Amino acid sequence: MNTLEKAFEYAKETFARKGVDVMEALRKLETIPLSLHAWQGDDVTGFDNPTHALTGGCQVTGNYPGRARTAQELRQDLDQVMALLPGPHRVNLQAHEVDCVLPGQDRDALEERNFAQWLQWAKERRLGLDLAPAYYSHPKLDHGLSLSHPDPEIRNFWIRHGQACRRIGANFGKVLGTPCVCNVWVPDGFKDTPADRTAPRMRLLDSLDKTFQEPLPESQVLDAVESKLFGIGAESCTVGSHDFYLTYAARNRKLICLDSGHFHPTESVADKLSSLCCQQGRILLHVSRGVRWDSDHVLALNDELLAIAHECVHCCTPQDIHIALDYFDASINRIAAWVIGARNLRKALLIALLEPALAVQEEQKWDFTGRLAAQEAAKTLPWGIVWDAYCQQKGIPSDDAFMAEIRNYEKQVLSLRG
Ligand code: RNT
Ligand code: ZN
Repeated sequence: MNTLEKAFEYAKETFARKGVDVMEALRKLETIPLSLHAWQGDDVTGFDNPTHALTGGCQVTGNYPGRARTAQELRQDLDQVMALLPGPHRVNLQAHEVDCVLPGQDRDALEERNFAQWLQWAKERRLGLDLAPAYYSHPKLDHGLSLSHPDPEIRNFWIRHGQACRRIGANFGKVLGTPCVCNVWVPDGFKDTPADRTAPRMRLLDSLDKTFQEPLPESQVLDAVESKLFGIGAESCTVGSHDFYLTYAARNRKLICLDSGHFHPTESVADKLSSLCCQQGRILLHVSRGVRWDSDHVLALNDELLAIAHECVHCCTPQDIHIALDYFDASINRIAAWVIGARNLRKALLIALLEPALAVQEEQKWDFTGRLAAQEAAKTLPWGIVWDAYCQQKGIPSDDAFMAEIRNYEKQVLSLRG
C-alpha cells in the first residue's frame, strides 16, 4: 500500500470507531449533483448582445483575462472545470448565454434552436441542464422593473421571455431525462423609498401566474422563484422579497430559491432549510459567499458553507433540495474560481456526511456539555485524508495538483482570448 492508501485505512478505522462508515458516506456523496453556474465564465455577460452592460443590480468586479466570449468558449471552459471536480454535476445557464440569436429575435421569442449546441453538449456528457430567464441587461428592464413594470407591454415582453424559457427547459428535461430547474429571479426594486410597495407586488404576482400558467410536467421542468434583499440601485426595496416568494412558492408548489448572499449578513440561510423541508420542502440553493454585501465571492470552506452542507445532508431529503452555485469573480482566473468553489462545496458535503452521531445523541440526553465536546472533536477528524483518497479514486487531481492544470489551460487557451 502507498502512503495515501495506508492513511485512508487509518481514516476509515478512525471514523468507524465513531460509528461512521466512510465508504457509505462516499457513496452518498456521489448521489448529490452540484449545478455549476455557467455565468462565472462569461461574467454574466451572455452572448445575445455583448454590448449590453450588466444591469439588474449585480456587480462583477475584476478584469482577469480570458473571459468566455461565446457559448463554445464557455463549454470549453466548463469541460476543463469538470475535469478537475469529483462527483456528479449539472450545468446552469442564464437565458442570454445562447448559442445563437435568430434574425430579428429578441428574448421574448427564444426557442430550442437558440440552445441546440448546449443540449447536444450536455447529452454527450450525460449532464442535466438548468436554465434561468435573464430579466436584466436588456433595454426592457426599465426604471429597474421587469415583471412588475406598470407598462403592460413591458410586463408582457418579460412574461413571454419566462414562458419561452420554461418551454426550452422542459425540452432540456425531456431530452436529458432529468428535470430542468427553471429559476425566476427578477431584479425589480427601488433605489430609494418607494411610495407604493403594494402595486408592483400585485403586478409581479399577476405576471408570475401568467409566466407559470402553461402546465409543464415536473419530470421535465421544476419552477423556482428566487428572493433577494437588495441590489445595486435597488437598495431600498426589492419587489420580490423573501416574504413575497416564500409565500408564492408555498401557495403554488414552486421551489423557493435561497441565495446565501441574499439575506442580512448575520442571517443564517442554513437555519432556514429544516423549517422549509419539514413543510413545503423543495428548495433550490444558490450557494454564494457575501463579503459585507451580496458580493458573490468564490465559496470558501467556512462556517456558513459547513452549516449549509450539514443541513442539506442531515435535515433534508435529496429530492427536496437542489444545490447550485452562484457567484462571479472576474478578479481571478475564472476556471480556478469555479474549481475552488465547487471543490469546497463538495468538501463541505463530505464533512457533513462523515459527521458522527454523537452530538445528536448527547443532545437527546440533554447533555449539552457532551454535545459541545462532540461538535468540537468532530472538527479534527481526518476528513482531509478521505477527500484525498476520494479524488484519487475518481482520477481527479489533488488539492495541490489542480492549479498546475489550470495554469496550463490559461497558457494554452485563456491567454489567447486577449
Ligand atoms: C442575483 C441572483 C441571481 C443571479 C443570476 C445571475 O443576485 O443571485 O441568481 O446571480 O441570475
Ligand atoms: Zn442567485
